[in-house]
Amino acid sequence: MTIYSLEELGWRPAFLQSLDLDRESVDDTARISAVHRDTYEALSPQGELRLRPMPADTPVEDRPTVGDWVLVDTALERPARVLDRQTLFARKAAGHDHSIQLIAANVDAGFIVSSCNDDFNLPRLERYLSLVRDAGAFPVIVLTKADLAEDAADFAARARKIAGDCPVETVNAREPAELEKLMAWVGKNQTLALLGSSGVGKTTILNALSGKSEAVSSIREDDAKGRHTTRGRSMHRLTSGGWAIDLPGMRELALAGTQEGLESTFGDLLELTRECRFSDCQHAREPGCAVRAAIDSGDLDEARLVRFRKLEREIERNEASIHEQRNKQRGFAKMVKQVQSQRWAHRKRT
Ligand SMILES: Nc1nc2c(ncn2[C@@H]2O[C@H](COP(=O)(O)OP(=O)(O)OP(=O)(O)O)[C@@H](O)[C@H]2O)c(=O)[nH]1
Ligand SMILES: [Mg+2]
Repeated sequence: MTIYSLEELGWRPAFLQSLDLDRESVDDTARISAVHRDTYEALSPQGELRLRPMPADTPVEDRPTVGDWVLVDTALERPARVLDRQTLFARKAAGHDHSIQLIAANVDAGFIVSSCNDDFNLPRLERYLSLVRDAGAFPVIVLTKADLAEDAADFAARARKIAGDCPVETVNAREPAELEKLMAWVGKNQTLALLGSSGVGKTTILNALSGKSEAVSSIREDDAKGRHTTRGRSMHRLTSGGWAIDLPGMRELALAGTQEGLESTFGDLLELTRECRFSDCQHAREPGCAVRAAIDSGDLDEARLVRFRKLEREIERNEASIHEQRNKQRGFAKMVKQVQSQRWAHRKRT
């Protein structure tokens, strides 16, 4: 078992601010390295820990996700609470459940992985870019399977058109030497997360960067098609130092974030809207519309405007419903706590 120092585990002085140092000690903190149905794995300078889940009434956002730093309740062997996150990847849970689903926390760089084939999809890349930027992490678009495509450079060019200042790299993920260039985007003791659809090569990249051979397939399971598909969320040490969080492929990515991530993803478009003659321009047929002019001259793809509007509406809707759900949950958790403390007081009296 390798023991890592706090610094190697990605600890930042900012986490100290969420500890009450009169009563709480840095020695009782640990970083969540894997999330299972009924246990957490965590790493600390004392070694590896296995922790029990938090009480069932803990609101989703207050429960640890992979990459989180927690204060450990050593007596109960479970996280007492999550330390304030530097960054958080989250999405709206699938289906009609208006709750948020945490993906990973304290991530510095988000590798948005897609392949140079049918998986490549601009609207999806824009969603991921919004998610990573909204979290406050640094996005990198990684296009795999360049070795199988004749026109990998075209895929990269299309991605660059919507990427803004986000780097776009094309790779053959099965060629470890080609992946070294990706590490230029991750600093010492930083954490990266691998996001993208199933089968695009996230685990292949992780295995190469962490020096694992393909033989390390015990953590992967075969899906119905006989592929190794990642089921859980886990954090792995990179050979260059730092950490990579491997995530299962996401079929749906409903944005739960704020408008901020969206605004930086569509910064080019928003800049144009500021040049419109009317501040409330709808970019329909108003005179002096800079957006229409850019579409007419071929500088802006009209589909991008349509996608922006769709995501903007989606975020507005999701923000409102998640907010409502959160209030309900918090109200419920508060009620449970009140009942528990009343019971406790009653027991003490009798
Ligand atoms: N030729 C080639 N094959 C690749 C490349 N990247 C990944 N593969 C193959 O694609 C398959 C899927 O790769 P994985 O790394 O398991 O994909 P994943 O993104 O982790 O998939 P999930 O865990 O299901 O989300 C494997 O057979 C890889 O060997 C690449 O750049 N070129
Ligand atoms: Mg995988």
